Amino acid sequence: METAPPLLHSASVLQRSSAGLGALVSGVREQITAPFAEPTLRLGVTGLSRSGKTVFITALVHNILTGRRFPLFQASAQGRLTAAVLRPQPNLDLPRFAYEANIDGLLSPQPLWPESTWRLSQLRLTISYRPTNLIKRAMPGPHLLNLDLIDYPGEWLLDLPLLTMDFADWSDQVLAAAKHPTRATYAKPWLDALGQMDLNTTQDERAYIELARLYTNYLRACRQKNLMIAQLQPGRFLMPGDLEGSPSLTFCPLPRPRGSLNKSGFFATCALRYEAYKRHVVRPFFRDHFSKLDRQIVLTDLLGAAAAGPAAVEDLQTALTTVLQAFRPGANSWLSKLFRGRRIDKMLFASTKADHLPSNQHDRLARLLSELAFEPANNAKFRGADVSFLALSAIKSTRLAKVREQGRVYDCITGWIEGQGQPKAFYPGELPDSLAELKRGIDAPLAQVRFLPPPNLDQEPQGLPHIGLDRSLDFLLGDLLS
Ligand SMILES: Nc1nc2c(ncn2[C@@H]2O[C@H](COP(=O)(O)OP(=O)(O)OP(=O)(O)O)[C@@H](O)[C@H]2O)c(=O)[nH]1
Ligand SMILES: [Mg+2]
Repeated sequence: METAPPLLHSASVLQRSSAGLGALVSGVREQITAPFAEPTLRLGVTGLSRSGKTVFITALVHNILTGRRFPLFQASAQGRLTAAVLRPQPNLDLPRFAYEANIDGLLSPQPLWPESTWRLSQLRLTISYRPTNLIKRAMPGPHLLNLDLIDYPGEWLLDLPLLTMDFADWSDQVLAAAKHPTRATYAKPWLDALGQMDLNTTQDERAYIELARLYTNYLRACRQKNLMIAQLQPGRFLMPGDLEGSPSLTFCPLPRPRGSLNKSGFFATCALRYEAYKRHVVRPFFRDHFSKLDRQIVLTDLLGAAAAGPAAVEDLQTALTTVLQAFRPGANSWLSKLFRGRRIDKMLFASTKADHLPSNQHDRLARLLSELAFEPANNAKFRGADVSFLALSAIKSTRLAKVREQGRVYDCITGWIEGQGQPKAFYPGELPDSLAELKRGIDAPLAQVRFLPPPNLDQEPQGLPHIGLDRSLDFLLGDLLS
């Protein structure tokens, strides 16, 4: 056992664990005799909606499957990645990550970004490699690493604080946030409807449906692209999936009623539904998926938030801090029981869509993210995790262009801007040097445009073009392939 990397699960042990202790013991024995037999790394890929999770996984898998060389991913640069295949995923009850559909869309004559996803999905990529480690090399090959990629919405992590709050406390918090100037206009129809109701009396189901609808509309409006508000709970209201229409998603936050509580009144019933949401949605996610991750990449569209303005940057910071509380199980006793000594040992924070900026600003982008996520990253480091920050573009859709105007040369980027017939040069402006400045607001256009994926991606000799994908892989997998 000692020789096996601590965070890797032997696939055989995992598969047997549900079959009872006898089977588990035999699995452990198998691991002792073959310590390097098919270790598995479960890599969580998360980030708020539209942060670039699906594009990241698709590009990563495609570049590895097609054997592209990554200069900054040592195992690849040294030619030690011998082959890779997609294998059946370990959890047959989970949706499979739609790799084939995504890559077909990206490589099609009119390239398309993948569709937005709203649920967790999984994909197993098995990598065969030549180790450098002498002990590993002495073992008979092939040397394999199962990389289980788990794509899940960061919004689900935002639900973690619900576990420590009752309905009344949570409602107070949401109602206070709804008064913020950036949100108040959108909250108005919902708050007006609340103002007209007696919350302590029994209500028809139609009242629950209507109030939940108005509240969901408010959340949806907050998520609009130009607002980039990230703090939206409950996360599943925006991505209901199979739970759409169920009572556990048909409630909304409410002010505390005056006087004694009517047990069959609207407030009390919403409180029951809130508890059901926690029981049927929040807890199972943390128990069945989140607590089983070994490593994590957190994708952040900091440029999008910067373009939306100071409130969006503040909100993103709050959301990141909330999201990352989940990686500090000590702060939540229920979660720490689930982890039982396991921990995420590597965490990578990536600021996506870095191709919206010329390369001389990428370091600054990564630095701003490290300032933004300073507190949660520090906590993760304190708990022993290796933490890193970088600027990432999983599919680089732009090129650098120097544009001379009125005697000055500007670092521009050019690419196929959505809705325009041909590639255009675009001056993205300059990122400020510090987060404090970013929070004061910038007038650079930054990420207000959306680039299409470039055409003929499959003809690129170096594989799908990217920024920082190799460094991400080196950080997340490098030690396991040594
Ligand atoms: N220019 C550029 N745009 C990107 C890149 N990655 C993602 N995007 C843009 O960001 C959008 C969202 O990317 P996805 O990978 O679908 O993001 P996601 O986090 O999976 O989004 P949801 O599934 O909606 O949560 C894409 O449709 C692209 O417009 C990139 O590397 N470069
Ligand atoms: Mg997605």
